Amino acid sequence: MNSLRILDTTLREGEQTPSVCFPGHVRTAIADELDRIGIDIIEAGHPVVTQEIRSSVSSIAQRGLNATIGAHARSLETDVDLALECGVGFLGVFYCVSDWRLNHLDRSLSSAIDRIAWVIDYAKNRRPNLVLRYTPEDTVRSPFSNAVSAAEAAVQAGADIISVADTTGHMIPGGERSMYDMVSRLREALSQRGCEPEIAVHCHNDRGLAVANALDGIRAGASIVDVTVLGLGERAGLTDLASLLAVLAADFGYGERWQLAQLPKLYRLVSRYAGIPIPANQPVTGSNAFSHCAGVHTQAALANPLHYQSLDPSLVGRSAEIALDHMSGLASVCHALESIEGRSDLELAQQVLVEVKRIGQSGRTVDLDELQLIVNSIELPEQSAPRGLGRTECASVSSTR
Ligand code: HCA
Ligand code: CU
Repeated sequence: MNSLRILDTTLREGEQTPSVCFPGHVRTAIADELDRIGIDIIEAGHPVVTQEIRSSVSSIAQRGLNATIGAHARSLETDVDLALECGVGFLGVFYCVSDWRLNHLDRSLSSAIDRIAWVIDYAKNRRPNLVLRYTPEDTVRSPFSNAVSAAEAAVQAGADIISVADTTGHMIPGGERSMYDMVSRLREALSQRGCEPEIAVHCHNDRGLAVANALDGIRAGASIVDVTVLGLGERAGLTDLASLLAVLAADFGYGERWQLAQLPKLYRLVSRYAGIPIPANQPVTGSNAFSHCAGVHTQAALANPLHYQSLDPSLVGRSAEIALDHMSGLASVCHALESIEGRSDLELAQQVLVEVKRIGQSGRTVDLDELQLIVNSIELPEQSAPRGLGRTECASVSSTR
């Protein structure tokens, strides 16, 4: 369990999100934040793509971060040369092994395997302490025997890690098409051939199952998981970093392993420069991820957060919030009044609730600043006395919903 490592590829796969291109200083800042969280491997880019990415990968690799810094390369000598010139300690090479892709490239499986083995041998000879990952692209939809043969040749040529790529988000937990079965079968087949590489999983989110598939891979013994911030990446993207870390910390015994309280800062940074807002209902990092809204929920959650929370927001640097809108009940309003006035008054709360519901029906929430304006606008009979004096406190109101 403790050997599990997270590989963040926001700076490589994440930049394959249409229109996402982080400037150099932002790429550096993202790498620094990932390092602060304790991410184990940062895939910093594919150096062939642009001169800017090349120099950014170099400067991130020279930063002295705790994380291992990696680059991505096609199975080509020129790609490997460029990546190694950046000074990375990790290199990921990939090559397809499915019959249809090989036919398209007019290549036989054996010549593909020769190329894969050659390029790995070349890279390892140039940099013997390089950590090398080989990915049979679209591993899970390729004939299993092709993936095993290519992986075996890669390991014999010096690959340390074989990545199981669900390149198109095809896998489904719990059945024949599960990452659990795929990773188990691959480990077993390689082990029978005397190969014991580390196994990584790279799960795309086309079916919305990337986090579930990554967990399935971990359960089957994968020790490296690829993720991106906000799940960025080709099409529907990849396993979301924050969602995965929250589950690993809360449910898989990795409570202290990564600094999850730093996640909101990282997500704000990436969202801003990716030009992609964090969806309000995004697990863990969305603005609503820990908000209680409906009266029944709010009242119960105020009594005991566990009634409507299975994840502790403080685990990920957040706190629970009460949203005020047409769904609110007296408990929500009383709680909000307490926080702005230091005490709550039942009659005032009832009047405020009418306003909150009216505003909520126009399709927005009332924040604490607006709540104060509502309070200021309500004239109570004893307004001359300090508000609430001689009035009924809102203690233990029951929900209106
Ligand atoms: C790609 C495809 C890839 C490669 C993964 C890897 C995939 O964008 O080049 O090299 O480990 O999903 O198969 O991201
Ligand atoms: Cu990918």
